[in-house]
Amino acid sequence: MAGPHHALIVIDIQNDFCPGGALAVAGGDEILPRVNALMTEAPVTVLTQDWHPADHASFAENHPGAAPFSQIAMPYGAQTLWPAHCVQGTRGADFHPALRTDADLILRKGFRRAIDSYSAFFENDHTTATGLAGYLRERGITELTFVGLALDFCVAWSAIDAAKLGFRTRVLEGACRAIDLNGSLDAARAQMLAAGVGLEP
Ligand code: VGL
Ligand code: ZN
Repeated sequence: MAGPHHALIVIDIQNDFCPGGALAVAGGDEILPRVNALMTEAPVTVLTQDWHPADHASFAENHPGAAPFSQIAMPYGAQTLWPAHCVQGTRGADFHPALRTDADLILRKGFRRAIDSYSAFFENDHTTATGLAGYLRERGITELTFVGLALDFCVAWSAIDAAKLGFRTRVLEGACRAIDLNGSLDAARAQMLAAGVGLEP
């Protein structure tokens, strides 16, 4: 996939998702050389940035007695509770210093206290739009390649939504790393394939 109708979407390559970060994904920084090279070739590039207020409802510390990586019921469904991460304006929320940031668009998500947003297209209620689909459509984009962190959460949810929205969608698994919480990686792969997402090395 290349050409003018193609965009590269780089998901959440931020300090908190890399080794040493608050929600570190194993090997998260290993993907940087390949991601940077892909950005050089892609005609349209988008970076997403997980961007939470300190009182965000997805943080375990904001639910007294709740353990990180446990689940709670939110009005929009089950929500995993995470260690506090990617708090707006902190170093953890910054992009990894080795990531190219000369993208066309930087899209922030997860900035509403009461709702998480794994997908770059819809918040976790699957209804509240981020505006990314409109941006891409207005630019004539029909094909998307996804890379970044984490494969089994924000990359997968974004790619599944993209396919459902009608974009021809692929994920380059070698340019992603996963959290793999309780089988989440196998489940995400199966859901991506069922949604018509192409999984490539
Ligand atoms: C992510 C958990 C919480 C991700 C973001 O980028 O995959 N995962 N927030
Ligand atoms: Zn988050």
